[in-house]
Amino acid sequence: NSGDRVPALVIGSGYGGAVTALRLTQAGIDTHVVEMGRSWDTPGADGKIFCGMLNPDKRSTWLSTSTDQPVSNFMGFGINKSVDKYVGVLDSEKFSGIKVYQGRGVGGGSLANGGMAVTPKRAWFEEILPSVDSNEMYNTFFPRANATLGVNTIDQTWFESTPWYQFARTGRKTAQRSGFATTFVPNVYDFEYMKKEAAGQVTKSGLGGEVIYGNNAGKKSLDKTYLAQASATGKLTITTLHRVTKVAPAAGAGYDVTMEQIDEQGNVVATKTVTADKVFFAAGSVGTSKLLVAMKAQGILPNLSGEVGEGWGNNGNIMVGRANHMWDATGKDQATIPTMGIDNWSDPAAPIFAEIAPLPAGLETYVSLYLAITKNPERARFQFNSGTGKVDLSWAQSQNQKGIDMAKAVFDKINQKEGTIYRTDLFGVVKTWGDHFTYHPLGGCVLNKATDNYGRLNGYPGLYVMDGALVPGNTGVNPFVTITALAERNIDKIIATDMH
Ligand code: FAE
Repeated sequence: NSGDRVPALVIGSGYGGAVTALRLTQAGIDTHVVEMGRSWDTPGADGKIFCGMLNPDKRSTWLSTSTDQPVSNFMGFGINKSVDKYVGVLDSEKFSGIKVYQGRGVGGGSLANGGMAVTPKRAWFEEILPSVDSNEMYNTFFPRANATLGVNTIDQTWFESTPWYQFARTGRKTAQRSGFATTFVPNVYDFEYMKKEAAGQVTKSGLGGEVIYGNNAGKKSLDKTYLAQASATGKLTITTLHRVTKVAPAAGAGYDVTMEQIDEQGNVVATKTVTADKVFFAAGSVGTSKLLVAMKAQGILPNLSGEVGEGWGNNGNIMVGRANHMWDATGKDQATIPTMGIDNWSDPAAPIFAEIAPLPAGLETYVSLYLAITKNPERARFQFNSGTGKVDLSWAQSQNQKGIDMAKAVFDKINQKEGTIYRTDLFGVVKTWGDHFTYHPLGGCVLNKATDNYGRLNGYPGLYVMDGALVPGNTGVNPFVTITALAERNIDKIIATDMH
């Protein structure tokens, strides 16, 4: 309520926010999380909480009248659908040179993501975050993150035989025939549940075309792990459908946090201000960076570092599809949960880590789809636009060229060996490379640059950054394990030294 005073306020309930909430509440601190999305705990008229990918409705999409699927086209047809404007789970936030997909709701990206839980390569982690003690990370905080997230691996015997992963086996075979290494990838989707889905014993989710608009079962999203544990302490309050718009020093001590309450169609119905002793920014790379850049530019937090807004990257994301021969089918039945990757990261000529992605269309497509994380060194910045009052992101689509070249080196080789070609009909009417969007926004408030070495914002005691904004642009693998473990490390230090 307006006028309240709270000890700790967390903006956002994704990975950074959920870790912060759990560790603060366990330390006995009353913690208030403010989340602009809804809580995904109540079924709709069809008895389901989330809608599937092949029959999306308003629950799919954040405040838009149309879905905006990453694979937007198929054989010359656009496949997006009209939906009612609603606070749906997947947002595609549009900047001039890139679209950034993000999850919305209690659990943030964990609601919409593919669950791939990958610990980054140690040498690369040490290169991007040299100020972080990597022994501590790899001995304590990565294991802690993986355990609390509920990471598991697929039963490899089952993988080899199930029709649901024929697409991954075909992706593996074609990669290996060209000399590329492949690897199994851990996930937070419960693979034992998936086996029961395949056996017809439980309701299908990962085998039922559900993932980017939410999973009705199987996936251990943050609301089932970190946030459920935090809630069990009795010290957690989550306020949904409230969007933080301003954080300003309060008279006396602490910070005034202004937020807009929205209804399920996104209309602002109230504006409130509460005062917090400590404020944790966990609105994601984009959300946190936008807030801080605006606060600095508007003179509300003028002493923030000039590094705020800098160092943003798309984790090198490039998507592409190949057309296999008819004797290399990918299967009409496909799990939505990826579990296999091509690991070519250590090859300086083509450094990529590519997820072999499903394309669960319900029919045989012969397509091998990949989400490549390339070692693209390009970065961009967030800047306040005084004309529009909004924050722009400087990323230009041409900055993807280095990433495309790296991915192309790998997939050209596979195509050459196999005698196959790219699909040009998946990302537009004729467009080979899915380079106009990212799933993996990182940076904008980089650790030990825009903040101190633990996420404290310089110049403002009691303000912290806890999310993907801390990670400098590219972590070489799917990012949520990195974000979670870094948040575990930082909150550990902050609780020990700042919270008394
Ligand atoms: P995030 O999870 O985005 O949480 C931020 C939260 O803050 C959200 O709930 C927002 O609604 C909320 N918020 C934002 N602004 C405000 C505001 N002003 N006031 C109140 N609340 C606000 O941030 N990563 C992997 O590692 N493996 C995968 O398999 C994978 N697949 C993906 C698939 C898709 C379709 C997408 C979209 C992402 C995927 N990712 C994957 C990326 C991953 O979900 C992402 O890196 C993390 O969710 C980022 O965590 P943060 O805590 O930074």
